[in-house]
Amino acid sequence: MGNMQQHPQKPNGNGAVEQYDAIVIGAGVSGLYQLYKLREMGLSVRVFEDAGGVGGTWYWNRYPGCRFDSESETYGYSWSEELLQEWDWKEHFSGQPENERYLNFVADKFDLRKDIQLNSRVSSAVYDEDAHCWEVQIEGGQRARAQFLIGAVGVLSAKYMPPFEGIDSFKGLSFHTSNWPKEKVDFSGKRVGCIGTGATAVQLIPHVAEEAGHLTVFQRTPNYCAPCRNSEVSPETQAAWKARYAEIHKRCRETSVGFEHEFDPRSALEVSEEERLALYEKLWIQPGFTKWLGNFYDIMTNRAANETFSEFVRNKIRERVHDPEVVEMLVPKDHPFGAKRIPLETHYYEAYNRDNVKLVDVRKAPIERITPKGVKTQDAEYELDAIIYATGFDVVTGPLTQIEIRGEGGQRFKDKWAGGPRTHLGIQTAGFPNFFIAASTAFCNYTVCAEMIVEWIADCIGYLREKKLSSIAPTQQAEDAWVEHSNELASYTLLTDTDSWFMGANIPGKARALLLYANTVPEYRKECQEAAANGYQDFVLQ
Ligand code: NA7
Repeated sequence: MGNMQQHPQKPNGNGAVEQYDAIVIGAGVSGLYQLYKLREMGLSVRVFEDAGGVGGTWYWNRYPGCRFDSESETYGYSWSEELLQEWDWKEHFSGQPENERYLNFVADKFDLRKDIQLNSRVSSAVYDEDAHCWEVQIEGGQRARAQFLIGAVGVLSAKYMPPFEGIDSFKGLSFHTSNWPKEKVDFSGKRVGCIGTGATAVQLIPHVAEEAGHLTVFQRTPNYCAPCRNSEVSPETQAAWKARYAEIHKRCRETSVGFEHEFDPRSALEVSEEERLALYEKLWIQPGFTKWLGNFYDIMTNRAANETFSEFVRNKIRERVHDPEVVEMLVPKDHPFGAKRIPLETHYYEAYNRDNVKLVDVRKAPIERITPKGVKTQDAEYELDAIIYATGFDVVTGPLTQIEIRGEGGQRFKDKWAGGPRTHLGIQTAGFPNFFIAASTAFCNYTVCAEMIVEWIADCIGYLREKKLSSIAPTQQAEDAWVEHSNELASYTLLTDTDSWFMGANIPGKARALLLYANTVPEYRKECQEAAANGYQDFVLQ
């Protein structure tokens, strides 16, 4: 520690190992802030980023219609008043191009680029127990060492492609939504297929439906989609945000899930039906996740309470789609509202009223294979010019387990996490000293918890440097207790009853475990703060 050079070298191809105080993997929302924080503390930092630009999620997911499902003013960083005052959000739920511009603006404003190496995928990271430091290898052979390794690789960044037979035989164009080309794709006049109807597809489908000659949507499970109600930000609103950002961020840190919305403390079952419906109607016309996160608290914990709102949403869907057969295909009946991620939509259901859109039930007749001509299901073949795979991600565990990370005794991270994530506080894992996970896995507005975690990591590294300690990792007991505590919290919710990516159930063969931490934001913050305030008692310090 401290003996690393202050100014990182350019990538070298001559086999020499570069030295830094900290290496950050990933230049997305968490990675950029982690770089800023650590550099501010005087560390030499190198960020290795796989992509050709900064932005993480907002770099890769450039499919038509991609946007925040969080209110823009709450998703943006809260840590620089100057940034808050300089940046104008154009829409209440900002779109991908704008979000990418925002993160580039941040990279420029804080002069972050000089420490970021793009087009550099980390293939392995190995802990050197004698030197208490990590050595990472970049694809292509470049090597770098640092005392601290921070995985800021995101939670929804390892794309999932179902292993359909014949994928490569398709003669038309193929896209995965999370690896969308930079150039505009022209679907006009084309026969397009979209596999999947999760949050991504729900954003994309109305756009492709408008442009394509014909769109076939292959749906396995319908979702409860709620209206986003996006709109442009007026100059008055912009000014009002700027005047009260401190208040907005304070509120987000105090609510259960990091939004301005908060659950209603009443049970859905303790009010009259009239009162209940009045609240549902009121929530429905509001933008964003209000319908989910501003609802009666027990829609997330009690089946009967939940059913009152689930049925309300089903009826809203029924009102919007003309063809009765299509309606029943779109109405979810197999899971409670909110037990899967609620997609926010704009004109989604209306897309199915168009003559050029066909909905195909691939639960009833599953996709058998991809053919040179298109998609072959059990009962038909659909001829297509383009296939869009909106098939999601290997969530939380995927981005880290695809890197060959080896800790103490050569232990493989991938093996350790084979049964699900194992951490203390979601941040560190036993046997992998000085390795930190800077990604929010809390059930929370992403940036709100990510900032808290990045700051916790920076403070922890500051503590080690101040005390002249060389390494930190949680004790096995602390980790076991955290995993048990996380599972217990999860068991109080309806999340664990349903097959969803929250549970790892979207990937065949993946261990079933709640991948998100189901505590409230204030409680989670308190747990993190206490873990530091007590002198890192639950950690092994060397
Ligand atoms: P999701 O929510 O995981 O959605 C993936 C979709 O792909 C979903 O509808 C799946 O159906 C479908 N899928 C996956 N495999 C298959 C196969 N083999 N056959 C047919 N259909 C399949 O990913 P998204 O990208 O939409 O959203 C991920 C998150 O990113 C989102 O929640 C936001 O937080 C941002 P299934 O439901 O499994 O039956």
